[in-house]
Amino acid sequence: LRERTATALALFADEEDVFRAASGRDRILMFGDDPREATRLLAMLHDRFVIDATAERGAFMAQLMEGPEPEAALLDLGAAEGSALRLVAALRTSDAGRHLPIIAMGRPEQEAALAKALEIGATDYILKPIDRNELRARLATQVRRRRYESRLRRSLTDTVALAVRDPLTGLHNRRFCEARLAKAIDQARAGRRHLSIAVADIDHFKRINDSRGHAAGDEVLRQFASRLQDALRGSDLACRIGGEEFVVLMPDTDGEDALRVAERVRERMAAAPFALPGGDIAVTVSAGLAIYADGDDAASLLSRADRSLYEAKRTGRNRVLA
Ligand code: GH3
Ligand code: MG
Ligand code: MG
Ligand code: MG
Repeated sequence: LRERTATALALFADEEDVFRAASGRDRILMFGDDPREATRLLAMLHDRFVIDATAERGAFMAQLMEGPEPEAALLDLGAAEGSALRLVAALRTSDAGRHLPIIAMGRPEQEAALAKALEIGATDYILKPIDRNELRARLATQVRRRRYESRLRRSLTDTVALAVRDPLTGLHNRRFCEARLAKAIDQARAGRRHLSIAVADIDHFKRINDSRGHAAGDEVLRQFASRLQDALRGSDLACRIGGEEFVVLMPDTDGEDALRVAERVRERMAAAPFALPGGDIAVTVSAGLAIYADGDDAASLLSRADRSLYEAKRTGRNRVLA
């Protein structure tokens, strides 16, 4: 049965592929208190893997942090089962070990400890005496699964990063702004902390499009976004929520500081014209501020800022009103 299992696993894992794919040998970490077992495993795997073996949990964790990222961990339950189990737990709660394949090894009578190892985060287990083919097949399966998962994680991370950005300016988009605003309001409410927001809108932007063309308008938006970012603090969050409309979230910021920040943004835009291929162009911005108060939700806060923005536009533009 064991032979057939190994064959089936090898087929499923395409063992040869994994064992041949990489140039050079990949790294495996091994934990166990039996040096003879470690020597046997080394002989089974050394053509394909470099193995760092230790009987110390501390040394194991140190090895995990140093050198190239290991492909897998082999944990021999050995005589001190508790120690191996604690190592599984330590790996699963550490950043470096969270996604590492862990294969536990034990004798048939250690079934309970092996089950426990799986329960707390081991990926697979293998019974002693270790069969070379079975070990290589199980290892190949786990190495392959981990590679697939990290590719998936990376592309998911990229997708999420794109989904929350505005492609033209690189600022966060409306969707992200709404999510962050809701969260910021919860935090302000729960922690009795300040929160201010600004809604900013470029003045007479339509004229720029009309006189210089849409591409020039786009370039103004990019330069506007860049000046905006430069004028803000690290804790502020700038979003482009529409055509030439922006929201700035300012957590832990009272009305006075928010006004200072928004004024700085307004001044940076007006201070020097924007350089465009067809000649420089003056750009100004108007903004409305709103300061979080008890009972506010996102809609009430945004609508107060919008009203102030409307007043800023009505009373002459190039100004910030609260
Ligand atoms: P106000 O001072 O009252 O804000 O005047 P405005 O001209 O800025 O306001 P209005 O809302 O009338 O015009 C905004 C224009 O922005 C209209 C639209 O064609 C343009 N627009 C929206 N999105 C984009 C974009 O992504 N690129 C470019 N180039 N123009 C855009
Ligand atoms: Mg407008
Ligand atoms: Mg405008
Ligand atoms: Mg507008």
